[in-house]
Amino acid sequence: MLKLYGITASRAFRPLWLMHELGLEYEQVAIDYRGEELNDPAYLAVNPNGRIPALVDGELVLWESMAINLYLARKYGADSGLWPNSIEGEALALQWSFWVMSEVEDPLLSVLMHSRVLPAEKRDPEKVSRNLGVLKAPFAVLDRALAGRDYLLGKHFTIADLNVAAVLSWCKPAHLALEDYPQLEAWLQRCLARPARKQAQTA
Ligand SMILES: N[C@@H](CCC(=O)N[C@@H](CS)C(=O)NCC(=O)O)C(=O)O
Repeated sequence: MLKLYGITASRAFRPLWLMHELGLEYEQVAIDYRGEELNDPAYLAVNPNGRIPALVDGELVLWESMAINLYLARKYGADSGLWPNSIEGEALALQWSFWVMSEVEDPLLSVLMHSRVLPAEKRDPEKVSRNLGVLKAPFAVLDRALAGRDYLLGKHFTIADLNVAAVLSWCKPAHLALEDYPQLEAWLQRCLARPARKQAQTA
């Protein structure tokens, strides 16, 4: 059986959402990123970076949330339509997955941490305003990409949507207003309304 390391309220949510989409059986080892278990030699043998998530599937040990999701979708997702059925579609799924990690994840996490998560005395409002500015360009790119289509690759929800929406799900706890990006906002709501997303967060 698949074994996923990481608590749900972490980047482990990304593969958890996908495994629910695919109806896969898995065992979750709920390691907390704030705890000592990350530095346990037994866990470092799984992920030498000492971070979550990590996946074990048979002989394969894999870390990095996007790599895990691209692997799971490719291996188990063809029949579900989550994995694109053309090389061009695969390339676009890779593009959007790399894009969200390099253009969006870091500034969005900074907004979330410095506006909601860190204790008041550790918050830096300058980081919030600077990173809200940084996010304008990628959010406009995503909004334009969604013009005239329901999902990033066209009519159907794919791993590209899941990977991007899982990162953008931080917009809600960050209380980030998206009304300037109406297509992005509607698409994000569509993606997050999926039963598998809810199941992953309540399992
Ligand atoms: N790029 C990695 C980042 C993993 C990561 O930073 N995970 C956090 C939890 S969401 C963590 O383990 N933090 C513990 C630490 O940095 O010490 C991925 O996407 O899997």
